[in-house]
Amino acid sequence: MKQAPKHPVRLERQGNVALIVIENPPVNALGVAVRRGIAAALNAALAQEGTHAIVIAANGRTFPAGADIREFDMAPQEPSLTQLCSLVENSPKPVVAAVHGTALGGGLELAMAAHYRVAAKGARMGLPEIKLGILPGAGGTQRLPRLVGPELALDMILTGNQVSAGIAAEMGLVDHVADTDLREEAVAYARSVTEPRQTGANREHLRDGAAYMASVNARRAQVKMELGANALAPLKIVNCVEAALLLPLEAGLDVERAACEECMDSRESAGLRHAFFAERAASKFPEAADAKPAQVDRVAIVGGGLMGSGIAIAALQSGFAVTLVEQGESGVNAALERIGAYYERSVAKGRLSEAQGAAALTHLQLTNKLDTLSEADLIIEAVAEDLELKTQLLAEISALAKPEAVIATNTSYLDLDILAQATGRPTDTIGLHFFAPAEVNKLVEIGVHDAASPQAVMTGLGFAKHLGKVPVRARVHAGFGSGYIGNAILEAYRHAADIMLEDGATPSQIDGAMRSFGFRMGPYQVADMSGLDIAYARRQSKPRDPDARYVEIADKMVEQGWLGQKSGRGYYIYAEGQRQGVPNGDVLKLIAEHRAQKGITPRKFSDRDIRDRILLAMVNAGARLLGEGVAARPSDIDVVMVHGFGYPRSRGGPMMDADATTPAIIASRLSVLAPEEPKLWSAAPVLSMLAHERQKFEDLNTS
Ligand code: 3H9
Repeated sequence: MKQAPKHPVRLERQGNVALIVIENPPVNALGVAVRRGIAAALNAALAQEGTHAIVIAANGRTFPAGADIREFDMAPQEPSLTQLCSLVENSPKPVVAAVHGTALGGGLELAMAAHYRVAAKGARMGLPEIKLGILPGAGGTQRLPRLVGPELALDMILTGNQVSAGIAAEMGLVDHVADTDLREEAVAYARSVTEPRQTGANREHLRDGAAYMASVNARRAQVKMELGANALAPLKIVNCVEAALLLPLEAGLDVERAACEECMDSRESAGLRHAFFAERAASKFPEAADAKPAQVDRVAIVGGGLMGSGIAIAALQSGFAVTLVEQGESGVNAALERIGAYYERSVAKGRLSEAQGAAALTHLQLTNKLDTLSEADLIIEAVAEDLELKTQLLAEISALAKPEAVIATNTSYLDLDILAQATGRPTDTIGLHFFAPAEVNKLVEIGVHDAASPQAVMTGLGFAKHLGKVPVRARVHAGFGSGYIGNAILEAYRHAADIMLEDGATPSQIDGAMRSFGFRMGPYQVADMSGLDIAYARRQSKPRDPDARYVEIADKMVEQGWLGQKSGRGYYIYAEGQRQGVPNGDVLKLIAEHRAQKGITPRKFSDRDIRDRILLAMVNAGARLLGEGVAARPSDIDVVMVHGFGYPRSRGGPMMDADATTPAIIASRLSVLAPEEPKLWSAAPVLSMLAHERQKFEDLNTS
């Protein structure tokens, strides 16, 4: 953990204006030292003779981006942020907040406790606490409705979305947008005001109580309808905003404080906070940190199918020049249609203006000529999962690429070592495993094989970060397949599910159990959506493990031509154009016959059995990945499962769930199951070690 600077707050003076400057990199989080520093500086400024007004500003990239989330699990230290905000609001001299960057959460709450707000033109403001499963706990739910009314306040607090300085000014959240120099304009503004103006005393939006209550009640009904009665933070937020009308500020702050504390103690908030830090830790590759990534201006993608086009769109959206190579005229046209359709949809939905859509496309070069690759700094191969095709193509790519270019393959499950060797320059070759739809899904696994140079790895990492993705390192080893984290865990998940299917459960029961756990879809719904033939081809391409139990049900379905949604029939039957299916009775018959052939007497699994077994399988697979060094940290596995496979974010991920149960209990449950299918259920050495040492997975997390 980084140490906060010793003196993160300075008091300066510009004539009759005192300037409180926060400097607590990287995001000026309002940890205890900063809070104490601001309080001390404020008191000192008020004690100084000739102080007309006070400006609170920040150095570095942003006005405080919130409370220091790392302090949430520690004992509270005074002044709390709420106390600090009250101190600011009760200042007898006017206080102006000079906001730049992203004033978020507690940062915006501090700004709202100030009497006036001046914002830089590019500043953005928001109360994203809901994304951490909590609510603004330092006056945000009380002061924002007083400044902008209940409707806009609830919009901001319930979504966590940010608003620009311009919109904030229109809403009444900002008093002045600085066009040139924020600090100068804030000081000038502070000189121009004559007295404090307390947000807590602002009754403008509280006057029409009936309209206010109507807004609150409508939003409460909406939250209950959309999220159910158990949506802890959203319902508490509505209650707090209601309290802003019904109670004086101090009493409203008490309601807010109690609600925030309850949310902070929730499992959901613990999961969301874990996810926040896990994502940031995942993009740190300490072993390669000293390497300098190559400059990437032009990216070439070979293969313009769904995946290649998605990667191209992601790169265009992040300002890269993109070359997309497809085969023949028809391949080029199909890719153009796909990418064009994306931009048309984005314009139609108002996500992009027509000009932005057209401008992005000017950076796209679509061609069927491989020799255009010579201009690219990074080349990503994204053709079908066929070892021969890929090895041949990678050799051709390598011959055309400039010497300093980095080559990446988007393979999902082929052996990365073999592919890297095929280029003849394995040091420059890495895996970049995007997840469909690549223009949306944030996960990218960075495949690192033994020969890959740190520079190539850091180039891939830098590129993925530039795309706004969440990169996770997967170190592959010969004999461990492609080595990717997600595939290995998914395989264990599917294996556990298939065994239960063969032994007595139905597809819809397993799917339902996993939905009730928090997944959007169960494994058989996903299989139907992805196409059963894809997984079938993958199984056929790999030698079968003679020691593992093999469940032939999916193979038998493919042989019947039941391929899932694409054929209208899979584990479910789909009406024309529908994505929601009804259970396929023929599959139940097929499963019954299959059990009879294998001499299996079906037994019952409760939903809890199903969830437990699937979680055990995922955790054990995760522990194996850690033991093999494929995954660097348990929290990396959580990131992959949340972003790549829909593991409920509010649970943090399977490894966090395992810690909640404790590795010792997980290991003992596995030992009960082990005789049934040793391959799946024998505890991985890392899990046994943690169980023995009474440790948790989080003890293995590194920064
Ligand atoms: C809150 O305010 C509660 C209150 O209502 C009162 C309660 C009583 N704390 O994301 P980045 C670290 S809740 C501690 O990579 P970017 C982050 O871990 C808070 N640390 O940069 C990383 O550390 P490291 C409400 C924080 O430029 C480093 O800063 N606020 C915090 O891509 C850089 O972060 C939020 O939820 C924090 N609050 O994005 C805002 N924020 O280098 C959360 C960041 O060791 N923050 N760090 O890995 C963000 O959304 C983004 O960090 C931000 C910058 C947009 C600010």
